[in-house]
Amino acid sequence: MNDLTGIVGWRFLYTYANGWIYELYAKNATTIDYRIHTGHVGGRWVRDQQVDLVQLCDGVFKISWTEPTGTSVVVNVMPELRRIHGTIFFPAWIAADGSKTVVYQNDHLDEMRTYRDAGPTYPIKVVPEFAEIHRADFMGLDNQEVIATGPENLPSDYLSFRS
Ligand code: FER
Repeated sequence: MNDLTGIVGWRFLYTYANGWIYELYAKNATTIDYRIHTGHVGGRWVRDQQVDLVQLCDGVFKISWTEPTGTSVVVNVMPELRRIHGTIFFPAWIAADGSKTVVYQNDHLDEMRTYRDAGPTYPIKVVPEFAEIHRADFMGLDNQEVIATGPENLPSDYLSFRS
């Protein structure tokens, strides 16, 4: 158990059933980088988010974490089935208007914690959705080039690549 070779070093591009498009790179066993291409907080991107990553059984992985914004996320990744189930728990202030979080978060960490502490936190908005993986590539461990710019700077056909 806890053989993470099927996920660590992989980059996934996936579309949730509600249309939101996300990209996640499992940088190592405790760290993810990600970009949010479209959706409620489309444009947001983050490097070096610390997470809990485990293997639930063969081919099924679970990633759990809390953001400095107060958003919590649990993502179940089934790479071979090219399927994900993610649950996002948005604090009330982000559910009402996510635009303050649409930044390269690493340059705004203290600002995000200040917004988080100001709230309002409740009621939490729970967003549970399946997603289809349309791009999966092994990029190696601790590769700083995978998530290195905001979603607005990518080629216009970036979201239509398949691999
Ligand atoms: C995901 C769902 C939500 C994900 C990240 C989030 C990288 C983060 C949300 C946020 O902080 O706004 O599948 O994968």
